[in-house]
Amino acid sequence: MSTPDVGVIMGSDSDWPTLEAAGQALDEFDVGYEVGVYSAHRTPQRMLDYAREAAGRGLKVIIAGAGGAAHLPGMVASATPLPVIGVPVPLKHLDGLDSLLSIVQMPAGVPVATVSVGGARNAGLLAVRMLAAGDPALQQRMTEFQADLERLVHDKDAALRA
Ligand code: RP5
Repeated sequence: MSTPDVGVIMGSDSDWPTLEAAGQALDEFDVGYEVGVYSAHRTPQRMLDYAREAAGRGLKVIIAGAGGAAHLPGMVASATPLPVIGVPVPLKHLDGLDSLLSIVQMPAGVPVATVSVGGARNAGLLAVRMLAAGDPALQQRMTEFQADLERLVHDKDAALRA
């Protein structure tokens, strides 16, 4: 089986209900992805192996979600040249603020494109945009998606005014 374009990884399978929306967005654009659990704290070597091998295997973008002391996206970004999109997963306490701050506040030189708390759908859409930069057909689909969004707002506006 060939390597898909996107890796959707998370610190625990308990993150999947949040990360699932990234997969759904990728599905909407027929972008292939793989899914896996790689914990920065519980399986550090496995996480590093994944990050170091990702580009060589042919992945192009990594979406990494984690909650609490959410070190997965940053650690993965430190070990791959690929763009990494971080998804802060909200847990029971602190409403995901802990996850957000753990992911967003990266040292200079090691970027993680952080989306909002629970913003996995936008992570998926951002991955599509990154891939579309080198794929005119995919970019056309993104343009159409944006036009649909605009139409939706116009329709809702018209419905409110009616
Ligand atoms: C983090 O710890 C994971 O990303 C998850 O959000 C959180 C809790 O993990 P579990 O205890 O549910 O496995 O590393």
